[in-house]
Amino acid sequence: MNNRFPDHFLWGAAASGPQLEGAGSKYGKGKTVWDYWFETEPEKFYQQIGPETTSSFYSRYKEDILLMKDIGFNSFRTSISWARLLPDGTTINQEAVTFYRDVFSRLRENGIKPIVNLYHFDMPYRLHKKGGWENRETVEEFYRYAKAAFQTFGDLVNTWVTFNEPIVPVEMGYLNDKHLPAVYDLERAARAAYFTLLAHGKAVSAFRELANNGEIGIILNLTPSYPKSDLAEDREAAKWADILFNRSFLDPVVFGKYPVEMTEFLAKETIDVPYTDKELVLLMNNTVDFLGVNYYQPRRVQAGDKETGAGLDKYFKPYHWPKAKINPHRGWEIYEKGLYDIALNIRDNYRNIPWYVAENGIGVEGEEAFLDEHGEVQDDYRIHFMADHLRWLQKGMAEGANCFGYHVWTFLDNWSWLNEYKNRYGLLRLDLATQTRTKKKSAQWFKQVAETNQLPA
Ligand code: BGP
Repeated sequence: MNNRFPDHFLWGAAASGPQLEGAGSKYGKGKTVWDYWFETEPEKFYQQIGPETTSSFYSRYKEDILLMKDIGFNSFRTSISWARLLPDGTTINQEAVTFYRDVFSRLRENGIKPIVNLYHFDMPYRLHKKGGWENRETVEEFYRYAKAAFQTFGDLVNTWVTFNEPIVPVEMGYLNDKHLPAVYDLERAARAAYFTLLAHGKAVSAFRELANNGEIGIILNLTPSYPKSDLAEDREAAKWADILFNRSFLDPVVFGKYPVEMTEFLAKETIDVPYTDKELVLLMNNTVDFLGVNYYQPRRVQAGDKETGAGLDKYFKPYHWPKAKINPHRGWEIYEKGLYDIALNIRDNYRNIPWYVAENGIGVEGEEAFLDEHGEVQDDYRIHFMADHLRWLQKGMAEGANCFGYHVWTFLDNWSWLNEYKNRYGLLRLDLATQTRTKKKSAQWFKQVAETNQLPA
């Protein structure tokens, strides 16, 4: 079998401003919701490590970009921090401009295409206080921010992303307690999701109005939903999980409109989403050029308790597949074929739009146990994880999937929301005390794959 990837295939990694940069309260950066949460409830954060330092990319980016080049990257995705670029919402912070311009220029000089995301879960605190994505004003603020970013960096960046995983803050913040506001409220969730989608649409419209060079997309965690059995009620459950967690963003960004079943769901739940006809037209006219897809694990579901269930339990309930292979550190199922199923779903149901794997990776606790005598982490499990996913991706591509790249999560061990540095994902190990970077075995493997543009036989 030909195991080469197409010419110009993108190889690299994804990261985000809040998880990588550090300098959380320096160089003019405003406070984000994560800075605030850590200040008020540090005990919620693993080992009480907050978002202030993270992986110090802000001070070490020059060295980091050379390391990226050294391990074969031709592309890298990160996010701009909204609170850093526009601390008060209107005045551009020149220190942020200097920093990001230098990052993007150096990436380019080193043959690494910057893919730049505008929002990675990091709501400015000043907007969070006023309701965050539940407040229509945030949409206008985001539109202003997107315009400022396109105008300030448009000469250096051709590939833009509006949001990373927009469903996650909705799910984790309004149906769970892992992001603020940490409530369970379907109506508020629907409202926040709608304003996020509208903010995305408005950012795309700004990009088109400014006639920016290049292309704009969104990154979605398209988690395939698999039913417990072939019984109609289990299949129905999988359909609802797919509609609410995948298609609620996927359909509008690709086709400009919600799946019809969303209307059915909102009516059943008597939820009023405050959209206007004009806004729906805007969404219809501002679909994306490409998709980024984050894939870590599938969702397994079984029939919900139609009569007695509370909230989403009426529609579907989680199901633990007895054959599942689980990553014990993060508790996530590893199911490589999911990537192939995603590839075919986009090919068949989403006009075969160009897409790339925007995140895929494995988080492991206690990697120091795998250090060899030279101080290199022997992370063969990470190599297998990537290789197995890439094989399924290749099969999908051989069958016509329009995939143009693969980004691992992530380049360098980085800070993670409530889990901090517990599960390490990097191709490079970070020593937290000294901030030293060391290549893991997987970095060498990745370099070989990227440089030869194929999987080792
Ligand atoms: C994705 C996020 C990333 C990253 C990753 C790993 O959902 O886009 O920001 O954190 O998941 O997850 P975690 O860090 O929670 O283990």
